[in-house]
Amino acid sequence: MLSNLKPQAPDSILKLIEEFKADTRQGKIDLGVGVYKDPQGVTPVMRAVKAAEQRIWETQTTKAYTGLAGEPEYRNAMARMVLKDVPGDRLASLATVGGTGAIRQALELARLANPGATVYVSNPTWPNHLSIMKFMGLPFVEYRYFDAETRGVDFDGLKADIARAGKGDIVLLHGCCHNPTGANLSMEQWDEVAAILEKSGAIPLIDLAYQGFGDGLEEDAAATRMIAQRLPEVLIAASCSKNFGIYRERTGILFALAENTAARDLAQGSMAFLNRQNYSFPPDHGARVVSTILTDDALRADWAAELEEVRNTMLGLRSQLASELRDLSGSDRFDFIGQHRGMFSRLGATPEQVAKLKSDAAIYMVGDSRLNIAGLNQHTVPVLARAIIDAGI
Ligand code: PLP
Ligand code: TYF
Repeated sequence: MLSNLKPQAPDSILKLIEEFKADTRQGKIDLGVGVYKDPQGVTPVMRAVKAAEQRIWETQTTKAYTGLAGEPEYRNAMARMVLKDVPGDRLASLATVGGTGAIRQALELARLANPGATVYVSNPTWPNHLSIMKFMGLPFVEYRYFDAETRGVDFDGLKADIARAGKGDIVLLHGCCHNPTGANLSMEQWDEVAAILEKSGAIPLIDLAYQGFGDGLEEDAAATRMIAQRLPEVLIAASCSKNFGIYRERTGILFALAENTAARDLAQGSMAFLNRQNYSFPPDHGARVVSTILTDDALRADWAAELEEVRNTMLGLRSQLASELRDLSGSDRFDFIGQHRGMFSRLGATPEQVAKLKSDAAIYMVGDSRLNIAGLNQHTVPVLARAIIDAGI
């Protein structure tokens, strides 16, 4: 039986990790996988996470199963963090295996509710979105997103394309810090998106994997909150991997906003059912760390302060890189790097130029020229800037 299996295409981002490890050159620079690294190149355990883990170790008396949908403390704390004003009578929630698990369960839920749904995804998007939909056999179409000329959003293209989504179709949107481009919608543009969805009855699925990495914890959730207030049905898949730095704990959440309480109860039941079909109970440790932090004023303040340091470090690197490139190129054509938000920017280089950065300068980025800003530090920014110019980008 097993010999019938076919080789699976590797994830292009995860493949890069292995290639980087195998490179023996001194001074190699990893701008691949989206993991935050401090200026020393370390992905730290956040202070509040350590403190919460200690508290859990000291006080936890059982590791018996949680609920199928996860612990209410976690789901309520996350609802407040993401939505702020929580419409409790309309909100169903499900603890999931990371943000990826939340996306998977959101798509499963959509398919259960509307087997004919087509999913609209941005072009480009996080490769895992496409891979999961292909695996599930879900029909999907891409909407225009990235303007290769300006390295901003092709908003006219986006509007025209998402307007084709019909009632009950799903429009997958990145709530902030678009992966892989770093180009984002303004609040005015989000308003227009909401109006299009209001008119068509298509349902937004918001992937919120970087709250706190762009313009701030509240600012990064503003679009999601506005959509949640305006539209009758909304799905939100949030990840705690980045903003709590608990990648390997696999902590995420799916929210489903329903039109009324009866539909909310149906959604809640189906969501718990989906967890049971896949892995029964969701993992608890990361979720408990998150709820411990979010429900304690001192821990929350310390966590928010450290997250702010992380965000500002990335912003500093963005402006340093944009300014080095302005000097070296004698033009403003790289200014978009300072305007992008989140961990990533898409340079808009050709695959050959990306390959040249790897072969000539030992600089690793994803083949579509996505670079992880957090892979840089003050000293490597000038090295990258020089290499970008040398590669003819
Ligand atoms: N969505 C996007 C756009 C991402 O970049 C990521 C990656 O980390 C995720 C979702 C899910 O992350 P995780 O499953 O690690 O929580
Ligand atoms: O885009 C990234 O780099 C992160 C990490 O299958 C990641 O989102 C990459 C690929 C993957 C899971 C996580």
